[in-house]
Amino acid sequence: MKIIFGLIVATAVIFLGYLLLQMGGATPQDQSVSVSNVSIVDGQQIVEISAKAGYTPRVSQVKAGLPTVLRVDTQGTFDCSSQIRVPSLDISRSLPPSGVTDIALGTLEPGVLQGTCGMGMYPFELNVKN
Ligand SMILES: [Cu+2]
Repeated sequence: MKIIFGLIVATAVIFLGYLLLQMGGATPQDQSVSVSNVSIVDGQQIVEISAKAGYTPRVSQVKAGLPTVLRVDTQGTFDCSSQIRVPSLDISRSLPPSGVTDIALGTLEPGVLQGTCGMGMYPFELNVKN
Protein backbone atom coordinates (compact mmCIF):
# COMPACT_ATOMS: atom_id res chain seq x y z
CA MET A 1 0.00 0.00 0.00
CA LYS A 2 2.80 2.40 0.89
CA ILE A 3 4.36 1.92 -2.54
CA ILE A 4 1.08 2.67 -4.31
CA PHE A 5 0.53 5.78 -2.18
CA GLY A 6 4.08 6.88 -2.96
CA LEU A 7 3.47 6.41 -6.67
CA ILE A 8 0.28 8.48 -6.52
CA VAL A 9 2.08 11.30 -4.70
CA ALA A 10 5.00 11.17 -7.15
CA THR A 11 2.61 11.33 -10.12
CA ALA A 12 0.76 14.27 -8.58
CA VAL A 13 4.03 16.13 -7.97
CA ILE A 14 5.18 15.56 -11.57
CA PHE A 15 1.81 16.68 -12.91
CA LEU A 16 1.81 19.83 -10.77
CA GLY A 17 5.37 20.59 -11.84
CA TYR A 18 4.30 20.25 -15.47
CA LEU A 19 1.36 22.62 -14.88
CA LEU A 20 3.66 25.19 -13.23
CA LEU A 21 6.07 24.97 -16.15
CA GLN A 22 3.24 25.56 -18.59
CA MET A 23 2.09 28.61 -16.63
CA GLY A 24 5.67 29.86 -16.25
CA GLY A 25 6.13 29.54 -20.00
CA ALA A 26 3.16 31.81 -20.62
CA THR A 27 4.08 34.68 -18.32
CA PRO A 28 7.19 36.29 -19.87
CA GLN A 29 5.20 37.31 -22.94
CA ASP A 30 2.41 38.85 -20.84
CA GLN A 31 4.74 40.86 -18.65
CA SER A 32 7.09 42.10 -21.34
CA VAL A 33 8.05 45.64 -20.44
CA SER A 34 8.39 48.22 -23.17
CA VAL A 35 9.50 46.22 -26.21
CA SER A 36 9.80 49.41 -28.29
CA ASN A 37 6.03 49.62 -28.65
CA VAL A 38 6.34 53.40 -28.42
CA SER A 39 7.27 55.59 -31.38
CA ILE A 40 7.32 59.33 -31.96
CA VAL A 41 6.02 60.48 -35.34
CA ASP A 42 5.85 64.19 -36.21
CA GLY A 43 6.01 65.20 -32.56
CA GLN A 44 3.22 62.82 -31.64
CA GLN A 45 3.86 59.85 -29.40
CA ILE A 46 2.18 56.58 -30.38
CA VAL A 47 1.84 53.78 -27.86
CA GLU A 48 0.88 50.45 -29.41
CA ILE A 49 -0.73 47.76 -27.30
CA SER A 50 -2.81 44.76 -28.17
CA ALA A 51 -6.03 43.78 -26.46
CA LYS A 52 -7.05 40.17 -26.10
CA ALA A 53 -7.60 38.50 -22.75
CA GLY A 54 -5.73 41.47 -21.29
CA TYR A 55 -3.30 44.02 -22.67
CA THR A 56 0.18 43.48 -24.07
CA PRO A 57 2.58 44.88 -23.12
CA ARG A 58 1.18 45.43 -19.66
CA VAL A 59 3.59 48.29 -18.95
CA SER A 60 4.76 50.88 -21.48
CA GLN A 61 7.44 53.53 -20.92
CA VAL A 62 6.37 56.84 -22.42
CA LYS A 63 7.55 60.45 -22.38
CA ALA A 64 5.79 63.32 -20.66
CA GLY A 65 4.99 66.53 -22.49
CA LEU A 66 4.07 65.06 -25.88
CA PRO A 67 0.63 64.65 -27.44
CA THR A 68 0.06 60.92 -27.03
CA VAL A 69 -2.10 58.41 -28.84
CA LEU A 70 -2.91 54.98 -27.48
CA ARG A 71 -3.16 52.65 -30.50
CA VAL A 72 -5.01 49.50 -29.54
CA ASP A 73 -4.92 46.45 -31.76
CA THR A 74 -7.59 43.77 -31.52
CA GLN A 75 -7.60 40.44 -33.32
CA GLY A 76 -10.60 38.27 -32.66
CA THR A 77 -11.11 39.98 -29.32
CA PHE A 78 -14.47 39.02 -27.90
CA ASP A 79 -13.61 39.18 -24.22
CA CYS A 80 -14.06 42.19 -21.98
CA SER A 81 -10.66 43.67 -22.91
CA SER A 82 -12.53 44.99 -25.96
CA GLN A 83 -13.94 47.59 -23.59
CA ILE A 84 -10.98 49.75 -22.62
CA ARG A 85 -10.93 52.40 -19.91
CA VAL A 86 -8.55 55.03 -18.60
CA PRO A 87 -10.47 56.27 -15.56
CA SER A 88 -8.26 59.24 -14.65
CA LEU A 89 -8.78 60.71 -18.14
CA ASP A 90 -12.47 59.78 -18.17
CA ILE A 91 -11.93 57.58 -21.24
CA SER A 92 -14.07 54.54 -21.97
CA ARG A 93 -14.12 53.02 -25.45
CA SER A 94 -15.53 49.95 -27.15
CA LEU A 95 -13.06 48.34 -29.54
CA PRO A 96 -14.05 46.38 -32.66
CA PRO A 97 -13.41 42.60 -32.41
CA SER A 98 -10.59 43.07 -34.96
CA GLY A 99 -8.91 46.29 -36.01
CA VAL A 100 -6.89 49.24 -34.79
CA THR A 101 -8.35 52.01 -32.65
CA ASP A 102 -6.54 55.26 -31.87
CA ILE A 103 -7.41 56.89 -28.56
CA ALA A 104 -6.07 60.40 -27.97
CA LEU A 105 -4.70 60.77 -24.45
CA GLY A 106 -3.62 64.38 -24.74
CA THR A 107 -0.28 65.54 -23.34
CA LEU A 108 0.72 63.39 -20.38
CA GLU A 109 2.08 64.52 -17.04
CA PRO A 110 4.86 62.50 -15.37
CA GLY A 111 3.46 59.66 -13.31
CA VAL A 112 1.70 56.37 -13.87
CA LEU A 113 -1.41 56.27 -16.01
CA GLN A 114 -3.56 53.26 -15.20
CA GLY A 115 -5.95 51.61 -17.63
CA THR A 116 -8.21 48.58 -17.41
CA CYS A 117 -10.79 46.56 -19.24
CA GLY A 118 -14.44 47.40 -18.77
CA MET A 119 -14.70 45.38 -15.57
CA GLY A 120 -11.40 46.46 -14.06
CA MET A 121 -10.07 42.89 -14.32
CA TYR A 122 -7.22 43.33 -16.84
CA PRO A 123 -4.87 46.21 -16.00
CA PHE A 124 -2.25 48.01 -18.06
CA GLU A 125 -0.20 51.09 -17.35
CA LEU A 126 1.78 53.84 -18.97
CA ASN A 127 4.84 54.87 -17.05
CA VAL A 128 5.19 58.55 -17.93
CA LYS A 129 8.64 60.09 -17.43
CA ASN A 130 10.24 63.41 -18.26
CU1 LIG B 1 -12.58 42.43 -17.72
